Amino acid sequence: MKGISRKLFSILSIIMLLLLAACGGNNTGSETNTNEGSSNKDGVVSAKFGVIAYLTGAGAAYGEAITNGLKLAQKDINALGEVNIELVIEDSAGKADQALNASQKIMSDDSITAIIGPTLSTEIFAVAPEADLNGIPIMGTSTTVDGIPEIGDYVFRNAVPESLAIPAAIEKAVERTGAKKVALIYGNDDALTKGGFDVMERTVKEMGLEITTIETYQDGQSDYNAQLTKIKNTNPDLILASALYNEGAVIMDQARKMGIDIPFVGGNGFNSPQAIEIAGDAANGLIVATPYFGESTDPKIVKFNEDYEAEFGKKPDQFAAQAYDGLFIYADALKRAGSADREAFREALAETKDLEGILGKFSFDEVGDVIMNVTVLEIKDGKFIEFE
Ligand code: 1QQ
Repeated sequence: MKGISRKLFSILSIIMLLLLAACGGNNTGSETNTNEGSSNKDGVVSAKFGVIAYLTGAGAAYGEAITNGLKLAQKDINALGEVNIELVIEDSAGKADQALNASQKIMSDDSITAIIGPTLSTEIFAVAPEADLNGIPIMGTSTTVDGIPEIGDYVFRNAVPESLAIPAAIEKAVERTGAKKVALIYGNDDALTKGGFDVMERTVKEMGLEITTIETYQDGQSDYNAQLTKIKNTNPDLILASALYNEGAVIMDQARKMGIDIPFVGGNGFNSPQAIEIAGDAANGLIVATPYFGESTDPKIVKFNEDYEAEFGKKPDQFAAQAYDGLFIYADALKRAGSADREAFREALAETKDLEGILGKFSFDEVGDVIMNVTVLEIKDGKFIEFE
């Protein structure tokens, strides 16, 4: 049961502190990292959250969208006046070791209540066990691989799980195209691309589709000729590509140049306007499932898009939207906790229920994962549109 051992630990710590205080010791307060004194005079609870984001390097557009989404949410939350949030942003450059360093810096700062991020599953698999051990809540807003919230009681996410998005995209693509044979390609040295591949393989097997070939590539690879030649020769109806946008867009571009014009199905990593930016027309025919559809007429999405564009001069994406909702989830927990104390905050966070965000209602299940509705999109004429 999530939280029991931590609760026991906290109770024991409090008893210890009370005993120390009763013995005349002055060993209370600051060292215990409770931040209890952080409410300001108006009774508004203030908290600092540490953010770890992929801000430099080949996939920097993910981190840019995430931090922009967080900054917009921070502005909106603080304007409401119920809680006050400060963000301390660190760059991970998409690297697990750099993310871990950033998290250690954040964790050792007692004035920080919780962490948001890091951006990649590969990074959170390195950071979350440490955060859990140190008793600091952590929530990924973009980390989609299976098994993340299961790392521990302090680990959450509001990102759409790959195991929910990928089957939705494959099922719709197969239903629409009548595909019977599929080729798979994935990066075998990244948690997301590997995890996404596992979901793809499982899904096509369950659907009884024929796999013509499985190809792999490595992080940062620029030439996919060998893999694509093999795929072309096996004559599939669909290509399932588990890739981050920086590699996925290059794969699509090279595929189209080789005359491969069948649709691609991707996971979360591929669902970025950057795929269109990099691959241009070659990105047409990419199918993905997402909780955020930019052309939605939902007034909450329309307002979010307008505010984001006014603030940052560009359109948001799924990662910005999930980060925006993520900070509102933190703000709601902070309000209910009534304190910036890490333990009180964690307990309130775990109890998040039916919180209305721009992407729908959020509740965490017993392990700290979310269930979300997804829309299947395709890129057509250089734009993400609903895949009907
Ligand atoms: C993960 C992802 C990436 C696409 C986030 C940017 O979903 O690593 O889990």
